Amino acid sequence: MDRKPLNILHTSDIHIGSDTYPREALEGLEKVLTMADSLTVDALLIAGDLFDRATVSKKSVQYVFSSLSNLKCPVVILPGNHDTLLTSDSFEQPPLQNSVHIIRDPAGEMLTFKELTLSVWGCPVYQHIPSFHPIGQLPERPDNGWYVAIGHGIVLDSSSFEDRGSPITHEELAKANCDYIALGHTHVFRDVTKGKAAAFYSGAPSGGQEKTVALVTLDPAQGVTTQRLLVP
Ligand SMILES: [Mn+2]
Repeated sequence: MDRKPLNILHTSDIHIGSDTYPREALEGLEKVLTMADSLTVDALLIAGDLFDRATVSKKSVQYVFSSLSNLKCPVVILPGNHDTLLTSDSFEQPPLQNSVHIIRDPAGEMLTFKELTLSVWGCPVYQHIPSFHPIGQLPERPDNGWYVAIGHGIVLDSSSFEDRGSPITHEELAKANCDYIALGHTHVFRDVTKGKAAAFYSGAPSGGQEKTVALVTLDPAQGVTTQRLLVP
């Protein structure tokens, strides 16, 4: 399978249901969806903390999933440490369109989008603890196509963070045999590439900091380029 040129929109940390910025969080989601449409991206990746807490109203949850279902491209949602709604045993998955995927298997899941020549792997945050390494169990690269990892955690820049939950080490980033690593958890766009795979935090589309998303271009000739886009 030849790799097709793809544009992927990478976002994270929307925090729907936040006490501090409930309206802004919804607006952030809406702006991301508008950007995904106007950029005609091939896929939308949400690298954790789509929801802020488990007690988000049913109405908000329904609104979020119906909005995501209306997108023309596939959506991959990776639960982050705030997404206790999505990782709860009692979570009743709303009837999702085929194109919306929530990664819920605690062991991680590989999703394959044949038409896009794309595989996406991620492991959800069930326990936000130092022994859970979000990309520590990244499987080998599939035989063909693009390979993107999605993770929610903190890149350890120093051993002083060693007691932090969901760590991502420089070594794990360096040895990752994939094309792109879409990260969430810190709300600021940041290049954390350590090896062959480009690794970025997208920043958040809502909240107090400058609002950003990442536009990732996968091109068989040019390779992988990542752009920081301001959310209007
Ligand atoms: Mn988080």
